[in-house]
Amino acid sequence: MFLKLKACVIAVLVLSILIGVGIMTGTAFAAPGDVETASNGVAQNGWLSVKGTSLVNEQGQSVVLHGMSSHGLQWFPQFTTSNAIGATASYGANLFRIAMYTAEGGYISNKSGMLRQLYQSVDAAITRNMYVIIDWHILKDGNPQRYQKEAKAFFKKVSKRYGHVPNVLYEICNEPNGKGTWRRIRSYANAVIPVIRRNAPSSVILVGTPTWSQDVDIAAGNPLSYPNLMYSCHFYAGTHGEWLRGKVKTALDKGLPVFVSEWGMSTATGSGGVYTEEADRWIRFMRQHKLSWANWSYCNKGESSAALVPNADPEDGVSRSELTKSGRYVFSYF
Ligand code: IDC
Repeated sequence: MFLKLKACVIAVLVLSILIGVGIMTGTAFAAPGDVETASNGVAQNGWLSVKGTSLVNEQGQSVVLHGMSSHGLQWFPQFTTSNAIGATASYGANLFRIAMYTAEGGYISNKSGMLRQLYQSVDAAITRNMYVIIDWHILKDGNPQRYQKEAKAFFKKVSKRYGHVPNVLYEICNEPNGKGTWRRIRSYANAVIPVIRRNAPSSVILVGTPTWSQDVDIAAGNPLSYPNLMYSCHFYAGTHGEWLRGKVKTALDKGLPVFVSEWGMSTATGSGGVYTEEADRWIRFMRQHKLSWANWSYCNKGESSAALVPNADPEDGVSRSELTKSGRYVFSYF
């Protein structure tokens, strides 16, 4: 009896010391191997669907997803491990976006390697009770039709693997630009969506819009005819302001569901400062319209949109001191 009491007192003491050290050093209280899971994630909301312009959960209540986007999976795989993704859940994120570039050394030139990494990352997010976006990250290849054949084969594979789980959202083209007009995006979407739907009949699908996913107003003029679709609007606080919110407003007024699947605190280059005042306006706007979002990006590259400082290693949790100015701002809104 006495021994048990003694053991108990010692355990309480050790725990208080650990908590105390955690608070003093400002570390996130997530020891390596701890299972950090989203508190308002998939177990709580189940299958998502789109009702009017809103994303709703299985109970029909509106739900907002927010979290980080990875940087290019080909460059920063260490930020999409289970522990790394779990660290964002410990700050309150319920979404993670996996940016799988098509070009720039991504999927098109390394199909099996990228697929392996993608599967590991999606599985990791699932173990963390999070929603996860599989992002076909076109960028320099401005017209999504350029790799339409590859996209169809890719989405056939991934939807077959994940069509039965409620965690996964499919983003079929990150940012069309140049020749990627709405007419061409529509034609691409009409080819790719049925492929996904065969395996994932009701999963939410995100469709990119022209001009680096800004022209949601144009998409609203001639939307696609499938249920459970949302349309991407991307912004960078140092570049995009009231005029782009105007486009979103126009789209919403016309009944188009909008998802901010990528936004940054920097300029559209990914660097060039951190624009908190404009970000404040966007956050207010997104809250007002219950828009879901993913922030660019969860990596430690030396650019102002990166959430982590150079050398930060998310494998053992993310302490506040490892967050950049952008990271501190964004993580406080999860
Ligand atoms: C940027 C990265 C940068 C990289 C560049 C090219 O931050 O490190 O060198 O891509 O691959 C987007 C794109 C996103 C961009 C980001 C910032 O979706 O890939 O990342 N951005 O430029 N659209 C608007 C801005």
